[in-house]
Amino acid sequence: MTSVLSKMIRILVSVLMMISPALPGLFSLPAIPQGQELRLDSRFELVWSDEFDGSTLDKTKWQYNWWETERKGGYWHEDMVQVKDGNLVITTAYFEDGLPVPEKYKNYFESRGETDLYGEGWYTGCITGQGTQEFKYGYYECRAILPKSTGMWSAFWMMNKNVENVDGSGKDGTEVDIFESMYYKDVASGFGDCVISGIHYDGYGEGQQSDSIGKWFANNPYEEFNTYGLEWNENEYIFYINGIETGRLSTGGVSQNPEYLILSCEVAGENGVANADRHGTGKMSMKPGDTAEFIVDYVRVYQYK
Ligand SMILES: [Ca+2]
Ligand SMILES: [Ca+2]
Repeated sequence: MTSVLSKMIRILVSVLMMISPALPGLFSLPAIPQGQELRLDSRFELVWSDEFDGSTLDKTKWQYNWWETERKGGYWHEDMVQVKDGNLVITTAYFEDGLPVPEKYKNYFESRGETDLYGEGWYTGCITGQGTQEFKYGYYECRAILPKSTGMWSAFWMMNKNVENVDGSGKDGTEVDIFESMYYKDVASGFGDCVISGIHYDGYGEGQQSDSIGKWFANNPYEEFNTYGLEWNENEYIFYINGIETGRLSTGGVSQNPEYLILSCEVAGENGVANADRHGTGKMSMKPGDTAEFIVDYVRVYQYK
């Protein structure tokens, strides 16, 4: 989509929203961020960051998510994660012969009788702060360019192990999806250039509870850097794109426990097999030989002053 056309569509959606605020919900239209502006310098101080300088992942800050090999319709593998040119880059690509078990985990997997873990399919990656960083409240931001494909998505999210704990509340721990880029081409509305934000708590089975602030436009997010942020206090989650509020959630109670950050890409589907529209993303638009990159300039964590 050209930027002129993209701008025209955004103006049109703005006008439609003024006529009827219910329109985005009814037709699943993405909306333009129009809320309060984040006052970062006056309200917050930087306490942690990864600017992704250097040429390797900083293992004091992150680890590869190696214990989960098949991940939805693809595989997570550390070879798909690189730090280069000041950015974290998670690449998604197809491997007919799969990829080998990373050398340092071979003994572990062989001891479990698991040697054939990575078959033919789509490969992508995930880094997690589980075990290396945990934070409570404050403001969390990443600056990123999103991977250009339907059938998959990138995400910046937050987790606590208690998300699995079914007690009718999200206060013990909630998955907070600061953004998920599931709509390179939005199947429902026909609009791309948007992301979704939301929360999940009380497990991932029948008891799972979810809420979302819906879909929001960013500025040419598959070509240009945008920032995606979350303000978290004891009463609510406030989501931002480029420092402008998109929405707020407090459904089920806000997590009162420290959480860790995750950057990931996932392919729609199950058991390592890509499955068209399994998650409302549309069919995988890449073919074997194509690649998509999730490029992250930084992750920064702030606490309230
Ligand atoms: Ca719970
Ligand atoms: Ca950087």
